[in-house]
Amino acid sequence: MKSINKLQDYLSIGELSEMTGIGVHTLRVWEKRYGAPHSQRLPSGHRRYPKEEVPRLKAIASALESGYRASKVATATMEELQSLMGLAPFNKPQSGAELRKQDTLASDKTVVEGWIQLIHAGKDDELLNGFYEQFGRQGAINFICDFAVPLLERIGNGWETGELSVTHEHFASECLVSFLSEKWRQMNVRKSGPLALITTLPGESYSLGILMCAVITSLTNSKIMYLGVDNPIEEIVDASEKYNPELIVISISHKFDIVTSEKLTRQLRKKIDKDTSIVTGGKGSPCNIEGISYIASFQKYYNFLNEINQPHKSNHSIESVS
Ligand code: B12
Repeated sequence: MKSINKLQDYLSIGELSEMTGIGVHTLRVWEKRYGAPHSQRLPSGHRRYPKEEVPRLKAIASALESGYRASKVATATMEELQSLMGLAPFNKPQSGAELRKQDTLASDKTVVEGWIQLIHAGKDDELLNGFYEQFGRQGAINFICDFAVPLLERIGNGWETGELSVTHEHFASECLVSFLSEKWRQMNVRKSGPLALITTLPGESYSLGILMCAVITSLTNSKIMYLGVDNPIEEIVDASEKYNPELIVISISHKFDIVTSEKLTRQLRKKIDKDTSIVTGGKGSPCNIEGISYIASFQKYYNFLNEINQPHKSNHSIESVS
């Protein structure tokens, strides 16, 4: 055991519990079970914890609130916790950024090609493990933008050239659907922020866009109400009247021609309370409908959510964010 030199740099178990919101009993159990947070003992036998444990334990407390298990997070580093919660890692190095960007792009491509091989081989367990690994390493936004979307594009190209069959496409989509569903549901528990109703227009069969929106939404304080695909306009209006969401989020795939998607979104805007924002995205989305925010990327969608989640910005402007 290291000796405790400066007692003022250490906290008692009661002080640590008060500062992090994690109970005294829980801290003791974790130490016994997982070896963390590790305490040092005074000659009297009382535990003392370094003050640096406070931010890490606070991050653990919010990961637990988001539905993660103690067994998964109790020993995690600060960086791992941030990445788990979909935030950028703390100590992102700045120098040589361009060089690294190129390296990263090349290695992202290698990861996606590895997944394509797993799809060929029908190995769903390994494919899902790959998703978990990259999600954990990169965080939610990077996972979606740099891995999930490129994977779908690569599958689309493979299908076009005849390399991949419809079976491959279905197999891979189903793996991604269950992975993304698990992620957003896990992070949606005990949320009390503004309600975001997530759905698609009638006639839409593509669900991956709204699942990605749900994962990004679950990184914020917003509570998600997920209605899935292919909802009649009247049903979306009913749900909106009943649950009074702050925001309706709609993903519109390439399947929609612009005339149809414009017609439907205008109809929806007309029937929804003007205090409820409507956000759309996706290849088939119109970008010039009055009163509807078209958002071109998931990063911008995330920024938009954070803005509307600030209490003083309840009456935010509705405009295209491209
Ligand atoms: C996955 C997939 C499927 C899955 C769908 C599963 C599911 N649960 O959704 C399945 C296997 C069911 C399927 C079936 C078919 N598919 Co398909 N499919 C795809 C694939 C690989 C990905 C589509 C997708 O989900 N993209 C994800 C969304 C999110 O992408 P996006 O609209 O481009 O949006 C982007 C952004 O705008 C943003 N975004 C999206 N929404 C939102 C919302 C907000 C708020 C924000 C901020 C951002 C945002 O995210 C995306 C990333 O940048 C594409 C290939 C491709 N390149 O797209 C083919 C593709 C779309 N499919 C195609 C075809 C032909 C079919 C089938 C007809 C094949 C068949 N013979 O069965 C059927 C038809 C199904 C149907 N009923 O319509 C063709 C369509 C060709 C065309 N132009 O018409 C494509 C392009 C493949 C190809 N290269 O030919 N497919």
